[in-house]
Amino acid sequence: MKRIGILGVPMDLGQGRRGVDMGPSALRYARLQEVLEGLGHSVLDYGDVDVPVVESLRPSGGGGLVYLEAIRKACLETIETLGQMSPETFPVVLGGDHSIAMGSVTGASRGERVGVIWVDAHADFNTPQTSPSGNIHGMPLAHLCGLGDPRLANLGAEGPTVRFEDVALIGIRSLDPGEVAVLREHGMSVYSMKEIDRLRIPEVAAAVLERFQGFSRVHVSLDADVLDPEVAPGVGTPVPGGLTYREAHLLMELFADAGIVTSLDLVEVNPILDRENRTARIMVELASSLLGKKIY
Ligand code: NNH
Ligand code: MN
Ligand code: MN
Ligand code: MN
Repeated sequence: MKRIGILGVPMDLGQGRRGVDMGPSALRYARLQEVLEGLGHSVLDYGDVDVPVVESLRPSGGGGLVYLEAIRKACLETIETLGQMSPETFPVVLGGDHSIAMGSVTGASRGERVGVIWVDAHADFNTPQTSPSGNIHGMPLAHLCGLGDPRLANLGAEGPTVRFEDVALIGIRSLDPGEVAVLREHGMSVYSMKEIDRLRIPEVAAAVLERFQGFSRVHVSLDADVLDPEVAPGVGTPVPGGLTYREAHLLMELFADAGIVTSLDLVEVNPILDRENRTARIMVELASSLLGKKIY
């Protein structure tokens, strides 16, 4: 059984829709801690990272610059707090929008080589140059690999936290044109929804797990919008044609059976757009599948 550390990052500055900052509350309300304890783990909640309320940030500096600094600070605090957990602790980081992953992946990897499994409708591989929206939640994976704005790239580390070849993206079905070019340029391994339809989940999971065998750190970054919007309506950027309830659980269960995952993000849950906290509940269930023991 594991020691699990929960850390909330109530971040909504990486995108334009209010409410995603309430994600950590919604996930806690869906009994995340109790569910994980029910699996036999010992769970400690480290509370929330400080994130300024958007109205308190003076819109000076122009563009996204003011938010960039606030996001940067929250990510650095995330790294610091994750560093306070013991190295064998399994961190579960609660978003907030996906910009928090620039902190969570670095903090959870503890300076070791890390395999990153990015489970998302989007690749989040934009740079400020390629992004059509300017939203930083569409950029974290690129910055973790060392691309983009130097103030966000390599946060809290000497160089890039993540190597291009150590990333697997799963569930992708919405890419921006400039983003596709950058993904191709770096030979990223993308299991799009088309590939999932063709190969099914077991083959995709096996390919990804084989790549990360022997890694001391494997991080799963789970964006709620990878699920079909019918299953998980509480997200800011829904894209039709996503994972079914069963596909998502199977993926998490196959990861659990392999026993190689060492940290997890649960991001982009927006309770204002949700229906009776359904999306938070499903995310808690998926965390439970990922952290459960194999019974059959
Ligand atoms: N690709 C778009 C952008 O960069 C959408 C990103 N939205 C997400 N990413 N929710 O996971 O703005
Ligand atoms: Mn995302
Ligand atoms: Mn997404
Ligand atoms: Mn969003």
